[in-house]
Amino acid sequence: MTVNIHKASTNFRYGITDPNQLIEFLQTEKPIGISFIGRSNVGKSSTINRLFGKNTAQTSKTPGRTRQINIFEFYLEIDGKPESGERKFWLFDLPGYGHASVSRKMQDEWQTLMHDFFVHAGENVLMLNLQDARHPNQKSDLQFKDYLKNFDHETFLVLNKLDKLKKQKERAQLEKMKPQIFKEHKSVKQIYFISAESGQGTENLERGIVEYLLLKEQIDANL
Ligand SMILES: Nc1nc2c(ncn2[C@@H]2O[C@H](COP(=O)(O)OP(=O)(O)OP(=O)(O)O)[C@@H](O)[C@H]2O)c(=O)[nH]1
Ligand SMILES: [Mg+2]
Repeated sequence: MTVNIHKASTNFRYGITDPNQLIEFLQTEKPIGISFIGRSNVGKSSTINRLFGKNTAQTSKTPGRTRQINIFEFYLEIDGKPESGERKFWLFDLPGYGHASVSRKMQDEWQTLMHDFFVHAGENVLMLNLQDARHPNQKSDLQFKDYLKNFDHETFLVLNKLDKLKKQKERAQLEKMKPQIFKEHKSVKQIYFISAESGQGTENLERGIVEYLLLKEQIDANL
């Protein structure tokens, strides 16, 4: 039996900028799902399109394009057969952090909205922290990881743009960083290397996501 994300089921539901609307959604829906967080331009929307169908999220060459929390619903499929109408899951495309050229006012608004997201998301939303495989752990990435320590959200670290690492040596260096990352960041449960552009590694990532969702769904159903 193979369980996958049913790409054709992904459906845009809300684009939220208002913190009160966000809190109401999270408290009412108690979502089981996943969210994408990372620096602007790291490839969040591209990765979402890979995993959830090619026109799900907007992608852009202009960093800082996604300014609101975009919320989608989706379903799973078992051996290629859609489960529509049964177990609903939620996908959150969060606005990127660490983009210097946005105004102070926009940065403050970002902080308020994101803080409310992390406070109210609950225990069933997996955080996918995307970073650029060519230069991970930028200042804003580290600041963000420290900030996440205030919460207890399960996190997958996803290093994207693997296609831009031409040399095997560069990839091996990344592999070597893994134990250190797990040690320093207890909430990081898995580390993936992917290319949203070529699709490399995205099947593994999808498997990890589906396992997370099925586990949470099962726990939820037994409560
Ligand atoms: N070479 C390469 N380019 C990529 C990859 N993933 C994304 N890109 C490119 O990087 C740019 C930014 O991608 P987006 O998916 O829009 O990035 P984002 O993180 O959603 O950006 P914001 O919404 O602004 O925060 C686009 O030009 C993509 O085509 C990848 O795996 N490899
Ligand atoms: Mg985006």
